[in-house]
Amino acid sequence: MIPSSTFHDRVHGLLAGTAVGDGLGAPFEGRPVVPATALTQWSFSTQRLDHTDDTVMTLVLAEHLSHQGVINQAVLASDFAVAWHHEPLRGYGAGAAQVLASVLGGVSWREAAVSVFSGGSWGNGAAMRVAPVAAVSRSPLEAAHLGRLSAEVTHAHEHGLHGAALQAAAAHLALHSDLSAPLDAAAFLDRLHPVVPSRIWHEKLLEIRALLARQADAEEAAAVLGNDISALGSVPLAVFAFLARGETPEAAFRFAIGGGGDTDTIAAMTGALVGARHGHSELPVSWTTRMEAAEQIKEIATRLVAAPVGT
Ligand code: F2R
Ligand code: MG
Ligand code: MG
Repeated sequence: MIPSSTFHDRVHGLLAGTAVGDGLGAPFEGRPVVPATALTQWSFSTQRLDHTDDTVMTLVLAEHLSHQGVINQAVLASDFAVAWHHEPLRGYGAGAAQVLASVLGGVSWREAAVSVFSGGSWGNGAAMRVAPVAAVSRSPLEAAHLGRLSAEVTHAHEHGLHGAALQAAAAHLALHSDLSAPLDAAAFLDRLHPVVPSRIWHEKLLEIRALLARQADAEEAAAVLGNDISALGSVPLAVFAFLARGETPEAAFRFAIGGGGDTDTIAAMTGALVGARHGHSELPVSWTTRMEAAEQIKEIATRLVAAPVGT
């Protein structure tokens, strides 16, 4: 059992890690390669870390969960839509914006979520925001279930849902991991296996194991696992960055961004896992003090920790 002050710090870290990864990665989003010198320069800058849709939606979900510890899909869809309408220029995906505009216009989320693309979105937008469910779940499977419920309101495609389930379960495992022992990557991956009942996702987990065994660098990992805007092509890299470098927070963020591609989102997802394991107090202060929403994140973390679990 984790002491309550530590749990609070770790939930705070989960939210702050998301925002730090998002803000650090945002200037490089879409670049196939991120030069180490450019990343170093940006990481030492004192400029504010402005966040994007990844953090906005994560905080909306965290706030939603803080009320009763459960997901009301109609209310959540509306919460996301209101946040999008308030700040539409936070770099939302085109499909996500279309779904949220429809919801705001009175279309039910069920109808809106399947109306984009063919069979709904397989983007990583549901995975990038899902980590707060870890704070109100009692097991990785329960986290994955809540993750799927939260994802469904915008991402109806099976890969959008699987991505959210995997990241939710990973966040739960990170949040409850034993800090007195080194992270056991093989055991961590074993526990992720049942949350994604899909051959192609299981292949990704196998690739993560093989990359860990040969101590792959970020460039190789991105080439094998993907680094794009899809859930299937980004969640595995985020989990890999955590398992490969997660014991040193700063290195994990750099690794996640160093793979290029959807850098804000991959670093936001890795950041959620790193922050959940080590807590806000262990994240680099030079980065947490640059966060645009530092105060809001602190307040939401306190409310989320007070939410009922498993009701
Ligand atoms: N949108 C971006 N980045 C683009 C540039 C932003 C720029 N810096 C700016 O400031 O304007 N980033 C954000 O979007 C990603 C999350 O996307 P989400 O929420 O999943 O959106 P969407 O639209 O549902 O999916 C993303 C794209 O994937 C393709 N796609 C998805 N499902 C598809 C399907 N079934 N068939 C075909 N294509 C599909 C589409 O191109 C979608 O637009 C994060 O990176 C976040 O940071
Ligand atoms: Mg973004
Ligand atoms: Mg992104």
